Amino acid sequence: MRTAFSPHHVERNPKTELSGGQLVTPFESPRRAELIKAAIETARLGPVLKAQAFDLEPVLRVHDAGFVAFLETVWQRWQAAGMAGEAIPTVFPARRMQARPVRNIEGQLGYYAMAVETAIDAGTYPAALGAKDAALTAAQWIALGDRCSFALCRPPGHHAAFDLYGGYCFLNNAAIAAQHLLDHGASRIAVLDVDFHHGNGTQDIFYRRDDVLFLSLHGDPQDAFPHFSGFADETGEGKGLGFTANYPLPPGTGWERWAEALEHALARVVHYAPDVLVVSLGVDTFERDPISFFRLRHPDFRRLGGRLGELGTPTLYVMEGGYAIDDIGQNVVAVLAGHLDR
Ligand code: SP5
Ligand code: ZN
Repeated sequence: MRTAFSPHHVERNPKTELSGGQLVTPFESPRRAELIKAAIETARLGPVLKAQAFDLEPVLRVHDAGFVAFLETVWQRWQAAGMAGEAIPTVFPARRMQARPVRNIEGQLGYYAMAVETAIDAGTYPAALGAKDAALTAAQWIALGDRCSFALCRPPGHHAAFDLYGGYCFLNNAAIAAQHLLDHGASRIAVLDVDFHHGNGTQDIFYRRDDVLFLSLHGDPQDAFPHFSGFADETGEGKGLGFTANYPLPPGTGWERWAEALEHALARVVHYAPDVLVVSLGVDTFERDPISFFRLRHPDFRRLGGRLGELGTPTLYVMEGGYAIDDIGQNVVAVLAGHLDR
C-alpha cells in the first residue's frame, strides 16, 4: 500500500486554539502527521511518497471560488489590517442577519467560518494545498488500479464545506478526492466517515447528489462538535434523498455499539456497490482521545480495518482527526494493517 504525504503540512503551526475559554496550544499539531508517517515506515506498510502537485481545478469542483480566494489571501489581508495575532473571527451572520461576503477581512472571516477554535496562520493555505495534493495523489493511485491507498492529509478536511472552514479543516480532502475519481471514470463513490466528529463538510458538498453515498458514525451532535449537523434525520435532499446516512452515538460508546452502527453503514455500502470506497479516517474515537467521548481500544482499530478490507472494494483512506498523540501512529497503522491482512 502506498501513502501520499506532503511536507508542506509543517507550515501550518498556529500557536492558538480557543478551548474552554482559553487560548491553548492546538490539538491538531504538526507532530500528528510526523508520528503517523514514522509509524507507517516502522510497520513497513509500504512506501510513503511525496504528493504530486495539482492545480486548483479539482478543488473548485467542490468548493466555492470566493471561498478559495479567501483562504488564499486571508493571512496577507489580516496582517495588512494591522492585526497582531492569528486570524480568528469575532462576528457571524447569525439568524436574521445578512449572510454576505462583505469586503472587510473580519466580516469575511465570520462569513466563511463554521467554528472559531481554528486559528489561521501564515502557513495554513500552503499546508491545506499540500493536504489536497496528498488526497489527489492517493486517489490517482486507486484510479490506476491500486486496491488500497492512504492519503496522509494534514490539515484534515471533513468539516470544510462548500464555502466554510473550521474544525481544523480548510479544504475537504476526501470530497476533492471523491469528485476527482468521479471525473476520471468512477460512477459511484461511497464516503464512510469514521472520525469521532460528524463530517458536516463532506455531507454538505454531496447532500443533493446520488453519485456519492455519504455515511457518518459520530458523537451525537446534542453532545458533540459540530453540534448543528449530523442528526439521524439528515438523509439528503432532492435526488440526493436517501444518499446520506448519519449514525449519532452517545457518550461512552465502545466497540460493540459502534460496530453495530458500522454494520448498518456497511450494509448500505454493499447495496450501493460503489466503484471506490473513500474512508474519512479519524482515530479520535480512541478511548484516550483528549477532546472526544467514544471508547474504542487499540485492537478495535485493527478490527475496523479488517472489516473494511473484507468488502473487497478499492479503498482510499484519507486522514482526518485523532489527538491522542502517544497512540495516533499505532492506531492508524492498526486500521491500515487490518485492511491489508484481508
Ligand atoms: C478533524 C477534527 O477532528 N476536528 C475536530 C474539531 C473539534 N474542535 C472543537 C472541539 C471542542 C471539544 N470540546 C471538548 C473539550 C474537552 N476538553
Ligand atoms: Zn474528529
